[in-house]
Amino acid sequence: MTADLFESVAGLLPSREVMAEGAVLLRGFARPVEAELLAAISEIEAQAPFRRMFTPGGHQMSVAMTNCGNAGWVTDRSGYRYDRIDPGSGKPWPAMPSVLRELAESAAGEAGFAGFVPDACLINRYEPGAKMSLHQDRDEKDYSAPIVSVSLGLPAIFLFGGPRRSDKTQRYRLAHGDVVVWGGPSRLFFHGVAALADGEHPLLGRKRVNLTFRRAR
Ligand code: MD6
Ligand code: FE
Repeated sequence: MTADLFESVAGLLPSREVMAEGAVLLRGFARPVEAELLAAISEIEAQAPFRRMFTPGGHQMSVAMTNCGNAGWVTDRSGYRYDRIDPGSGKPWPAMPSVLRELAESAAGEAGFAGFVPDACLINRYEPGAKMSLHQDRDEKDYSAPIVSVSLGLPAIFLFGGPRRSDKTQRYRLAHGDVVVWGGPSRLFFHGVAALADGEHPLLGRKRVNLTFRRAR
């Protein structure tokens, strides 16, 4: 009885774990809107399919990407940048659905970044074995805005380092519905994603989808 009561109360409390100054992990924060998120992603994907882009160095990324919002992150032989136009279709990226924008804004508020208004949402799709090497997010104009990251589907090991590439990394398991809000002093910390382990997620199957909301310009 008491244990049941505790569990039902605990389920209502936002769980927050501080990863570093400015970086907060909100476990399960996106779960209440998971069905709406997946429906919105299907619609975006129908207009702007996932594709594996090339880095400026000529390597094809293992992660497949698409975008929604006024600015989409793209990479090709000429470099990394944000562009209003999807190079695949020559048309603007699909608009950011309000369920996505509202989730990002409320997570940012929960983490102390009230007033965050994203103009870009990069959508990453990982299949088993796909990974993202250690990097910094530095293609945005204004580093005072946080980045909100939403994980869906198979769990991944997120590697979170420090201001230098050589800094030791901490490992966080990001599961379906987990949201990381990241800004302030750790905004430019190195981070990456370890090769995705195979598995089967009840809603997404053999994949992980990550949404990152940014203020790009
Ligand atoms: C990913 N995420 O989780 C890759 N970057 O698939 C990122 O590279 C990332 O989650 C900046 C802020 C949050 C992130
Ligand atoms: Fe990143």
